[in-house]
Amino acid sequence: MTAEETLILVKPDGVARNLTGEILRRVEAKGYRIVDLKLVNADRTLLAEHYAEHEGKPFYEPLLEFMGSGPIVAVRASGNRVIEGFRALAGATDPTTAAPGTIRGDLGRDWGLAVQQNLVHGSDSTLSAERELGLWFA
Ligand code: DAT
Ligand code: MG
Repeated sequence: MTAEETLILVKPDGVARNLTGEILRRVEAKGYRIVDLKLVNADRTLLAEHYAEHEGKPFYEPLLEFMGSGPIVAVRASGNRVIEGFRALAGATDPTTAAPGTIRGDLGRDWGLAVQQNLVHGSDSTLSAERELGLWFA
């Protein structure tokens, strides 16, 4: 087993709704280890770098605004295939269609709020994980 690391963010909606504990409970219950954790009020520079791949898309500005609207819990998590594993725990991007049993499927709001309020972020590849951990845990 080769331990891998990923960046998990509990987004401002997750922190505001007091879901940090519930979300991290699921991460730990799966067997992943929290190796670093902090509460961050992310500035625009950090958010723009984090979401650089989405620059120019229609949801980019609302996404950055939302991500800057309140504190975020940033987590460095490690474990066997944690990158893929946390994405599976998180569920599909849109909470409406995210499968029950996933964080977004079980806890994501479904009363007309924007897709970006989907509680969590998880790196999507080894390359993204390295890049994003470098940004959030510089
Ligand atoms: P994910 O967070 O599942 O990796 P992504 O990288 O495609 O999804 O998009 C980043 C975030 O942007 C996502 O968590 C929510 C928001 N987003 C994505 N697609 C969207 C859309 N069509 N409308 C509004 N927000 C969107
Ligand atoms: Mg993504």
